[in-house]
Amino acid sequence: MPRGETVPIHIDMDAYFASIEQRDFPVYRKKPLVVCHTNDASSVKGIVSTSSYEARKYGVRAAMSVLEAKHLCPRGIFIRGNYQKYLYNTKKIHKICLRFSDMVEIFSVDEFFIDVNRSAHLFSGELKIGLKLQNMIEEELGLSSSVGIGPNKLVAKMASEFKKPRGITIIEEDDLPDTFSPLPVDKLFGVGRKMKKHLEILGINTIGDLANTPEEILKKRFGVIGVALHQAAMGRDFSPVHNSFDLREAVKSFGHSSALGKGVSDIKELSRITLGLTEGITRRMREDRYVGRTITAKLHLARLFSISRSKSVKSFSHLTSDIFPIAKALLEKEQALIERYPVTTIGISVNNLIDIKKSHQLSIFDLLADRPNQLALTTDSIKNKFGEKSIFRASLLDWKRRYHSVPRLDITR
Ligand code: DCP
Ligand code: MG
Repeated sequence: MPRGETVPIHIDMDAYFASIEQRDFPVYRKKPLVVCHTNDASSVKGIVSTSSYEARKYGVRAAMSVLEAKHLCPRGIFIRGNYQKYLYNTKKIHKICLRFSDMVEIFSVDEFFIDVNRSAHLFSGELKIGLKLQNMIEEELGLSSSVGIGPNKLVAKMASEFKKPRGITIIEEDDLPDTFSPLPVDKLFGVGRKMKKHLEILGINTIGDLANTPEEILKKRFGVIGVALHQAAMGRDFSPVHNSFDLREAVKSFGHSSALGKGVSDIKELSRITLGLTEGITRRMREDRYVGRTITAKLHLARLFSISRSKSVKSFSHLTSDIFPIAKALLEKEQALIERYPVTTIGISVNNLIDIKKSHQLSIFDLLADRPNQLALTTDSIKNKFGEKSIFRASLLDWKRRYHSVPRLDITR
């Protein structure tokens, strides 16, 4: 394969959610299993998330109603999806991909692009990488996948669909016209059901038809999308693999704020509100795996002026028990001012962030010693499962009651 700026490999897991359940519950193996987005899999409510290949034989497809799926496949096993578990597996697959290149884009819950431009020579080429990747995922996670390799992301993505499950497909630049042309136009990435209908009206039924339509006609009819589709039909795509870690680097601070109506002067009450805001912030930091060491309190005071106070500390943290006392102290320093001018909006934020993995390597000792951290992670998982209101500090009960519709999120991020 000639080397351009990008040498992308695309990987797409086979019947992802269903395969995870079949791996975890042997009774589901070789059976028509339907994973549903519903509260009650025994009812006919909800929609199908995905189905095992055995269920697909009956015509069961993602996004169809559970009612229809039960009609098509009455003997199917219908279960409710366990999304936390699927995301956990996605993270594991991401880590395996990172062994082959530092440029890995998480494209969806079960798809990744890996740019092996700089690493292919280390593994004797991209085909070897594709095979190794598939094997590692199968051996370590017990899940099968399909791989596509092409001169760009678009072609690699389409290639991975050619052979499923457990396929590996390479499309070389020279083979492109012959491979793409005869395919129905909706096989082209970006052409959905509606666009297919519009194209058919113009007599465009295959990808080849689309490639042979003068760009001007498509531009007139569909604008920039028409031009993009024309390029895609010719197998052209110049988009880079976006390193999913770059997105994390872009995060500068985590902040929550709360509007306080006419204003609050009572320092105790403000302190409780600060605790609530800090809980929200630290929870997001833990979720996104950041720690920070500069805490800022922004106060809008009645009669229209605002103040901002910051303090940096030595050690990085994402725990309320570390961050809240600092925020509280910042507040208390301004007590005299606050008593004269009630606070109408309060915002707390944490910046000076680093990636938690870079801060230090967690050892087993850290895990055993780090009780507050463990507690925070446990409450996070309860909230993830049962909702934000399921668990909060007793001292916040009253705050939750009085300031029901706040906090407002995302002032700084
Ligand atoms: N998904 C969903 N709802 C949809 C489409 C997908 O919940 N409408 C979920 C379930 C899938 C996962 O996303 O398991 C990945 O989507 P895919 O389109 O890759 O489908 P599968 O991995 O299930 O099957 P395939 O083997 O065709 O890739
Ligand atoms: Mg898939």
